[in-house]
Amino acid sequence: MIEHTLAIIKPDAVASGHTGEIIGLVEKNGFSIDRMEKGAISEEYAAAFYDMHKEKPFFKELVTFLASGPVVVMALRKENAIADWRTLMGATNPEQAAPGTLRKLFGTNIGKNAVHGSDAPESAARELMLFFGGSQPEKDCENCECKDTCDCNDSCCKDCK
Ligand code: RTP
Ligand code: MG
Repeated sequence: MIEHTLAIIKPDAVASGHTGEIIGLVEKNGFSIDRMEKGAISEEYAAAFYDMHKEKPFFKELVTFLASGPVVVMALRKENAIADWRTLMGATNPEQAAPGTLRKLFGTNIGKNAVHGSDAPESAARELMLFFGGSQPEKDCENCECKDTCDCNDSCCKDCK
């Protein structure tokens, strides 16, 4: 099933000059970038974004870090996008992340771990709404004539199956 997920290149990875490499890996791994924006996140916005962690001991540090410098926020689309983006990110702690994952390649420690990804359909919907409103484009598959009938790699067929 085609899914949408929210990805963030966190302040550490932007500051260390890895934005381009990460975007390259996003595309190389088959994700379409529907929306993308670079900017700063306020502490208030970061606190709302990570609201589910507000009782955790690391909450203040997490919020301060996310608001500490520019980030790149992306709405990604792909078959199985939510789980596949989490796989490409790697484990939360870069030390435990698998070789080749973004957190292994670009993360420093559990706090400065380079990237964020939504962890479930509900959180993806909430986070996409928070950053991009309701406006991320949906594919108009009703008008895709070949979606049920062919195996070609045409973007219409690929995205609409
Ligand atoms: P994210 O939300 O940023 O994509 O990370 P995640 O799903 O892999 O991990 P999550 O449990 O949602 O934690 C959010 C962020 O909090 C920091 N953290 N610190 N000190 C700690 O024990 C600890 N645990 C989590 C991490 O920076 C993590 O990305
Ligand atoms: Mg999380």
